[in-house]
Amino acid sequence: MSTEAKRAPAQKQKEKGAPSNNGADAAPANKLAETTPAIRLELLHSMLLQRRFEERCAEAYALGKIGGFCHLYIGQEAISTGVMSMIRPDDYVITAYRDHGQALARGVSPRAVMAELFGRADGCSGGKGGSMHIFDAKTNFFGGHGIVGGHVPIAAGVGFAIKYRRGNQVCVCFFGEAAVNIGAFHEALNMASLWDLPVIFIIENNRYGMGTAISRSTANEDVLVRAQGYRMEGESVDGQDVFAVRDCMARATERARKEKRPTLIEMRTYRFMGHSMSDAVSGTYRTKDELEENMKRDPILLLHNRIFEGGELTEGDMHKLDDEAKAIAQDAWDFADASPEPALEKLYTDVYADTSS
Ligand SMILES: Cc1ncc(C[n+]2csc(CCOP(=O)(O)OP(=O)(O)O)c2C)c(N)n1
Repeated sequence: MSTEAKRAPAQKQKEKGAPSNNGADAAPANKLAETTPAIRLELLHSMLLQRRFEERCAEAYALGKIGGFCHLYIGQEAISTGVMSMIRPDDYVITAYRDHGQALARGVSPRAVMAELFGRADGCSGGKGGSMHIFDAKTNFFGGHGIVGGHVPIAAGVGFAIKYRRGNQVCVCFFGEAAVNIGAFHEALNMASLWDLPVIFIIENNRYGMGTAISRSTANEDVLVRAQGYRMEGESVDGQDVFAVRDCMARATERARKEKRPTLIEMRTYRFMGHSMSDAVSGTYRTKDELEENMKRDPILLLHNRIFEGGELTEGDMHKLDDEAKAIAQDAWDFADASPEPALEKLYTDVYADTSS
């Protein structure tokens, strides 16, 4: 197997909910021309839902309904949507703290995500995890982790469990580019390659770790070379293009399921909001011009334009989709607002797993 890293050119829920993957067991069509209009609309819906949902998160945070840390995913939605649309319901997903959009794209209930953000009992982590710890066993969504790079070895562990049980699932692990300098990342990639684990490691390279540009933190900015260091296949793709994301995921999932080999993917993206809700939109570490330039490549706009040009989407359809996304976000807000706070005695539950049986 070549170790050359490649650089590509630049469950629907009854409750108002997030889109499922395409239901695909067999590799789903990935390129624009191969997708059906229904799939294209579903991709657009998924991205719009994340955007409208998180806009409400920002509002709820300002109103004090959400406390603690809160990192928005706005601008990066083509990655979550593209990746989730190419994996199966029995696959596993694990991520860092910028996790709301990924959870929604995976099919976690928007109500349960918003209730978690509001710290309420009906939240997917019982209201005790908050924004950085979205977790949902039903959809194999294993968090939501706050320590940069800390979850990457857990992904290798999930990969090992799949192999041990002779399954053919994959484990997808998302993290930011700052995590590639963390020791745990290197240990996990080494073991995943050495032991042939079906893990897809995805670097969401938005170019900044909090307020630090990659050029100021990373000796070799070409993060993909780390794949070669561990004899792993690697690819770099345009993370603003949902079809590019799907295309490379098609190869990575095939490699994981058939060859039982891991992949490292760099998805180049940009976050439109600050690092977290405590950081101004633009900050002092990047210029307004840079932000505006990148916002021209809004992933939702790109997808909208591509299918609009194809003549299969009218402005009316777009408004309808958008209204639906807004209604789901409102429904989630109302649900979360009505949910009670966790009972005091729950403070000591879910702290340790019972492994005795
Ligand atoms: C081990 C560790 N060090 C530092 C922090 C503080 N911290 C939180 S987010 C962050 C930046 C991480 O950036 P990146 O991994 O690129 O992800 P992004 O926020 O861009 O999605 C840092 C340094 C942390 N949470 N964990």
